[in-house]
Amino acid sequence: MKAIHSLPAALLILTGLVGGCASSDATRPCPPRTPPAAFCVDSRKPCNSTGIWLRKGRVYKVVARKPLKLVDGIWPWRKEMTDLNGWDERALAPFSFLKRHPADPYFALIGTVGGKSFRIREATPFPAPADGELRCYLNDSRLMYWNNCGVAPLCIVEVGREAGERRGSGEGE
Ligand SMILES: [Ca+2]
Repeated sequence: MKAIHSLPAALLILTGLVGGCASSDATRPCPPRTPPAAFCVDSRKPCNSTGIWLRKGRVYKVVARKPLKLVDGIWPWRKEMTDLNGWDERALAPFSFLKRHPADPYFALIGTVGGKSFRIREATPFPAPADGELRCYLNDSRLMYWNNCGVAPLCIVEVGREAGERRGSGEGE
């Protein structure tokens, strides 16, 4: 009987561990914002909703609003970062498969729009791969967000459009 009662809790925990950044937009209480807009990425959260809507084909850029101070791990394996370039070590290469994005460094900024994930480099233009809310997280192993520290205050601006998106977008210039 006890096992039955603990099943929902176990399912909730499991959902939190394996769930991605694709929660339903229908439950969002606030109206969507559009760039330019400020947002924060909490290094301890495996998914940060921003409430900022991006449009496919538009090109955006993310910049830090303040000097960053992010920390991964605890002493003596503590890594401090002041940018979104993340960190990596050759000795940990065999464990890269544990990262949510194995090819990217730990603490690289990852964005998700419309279920499509991609790396966001600071001050580097990127096209939105889909229409939808921008959700972000720092790359890490799913079970290792507990030892992260710091919040990245960021801002996103629209810097242009992809070729072919200029016409027929439904909006006048
Ligand atoms: Ca970590």
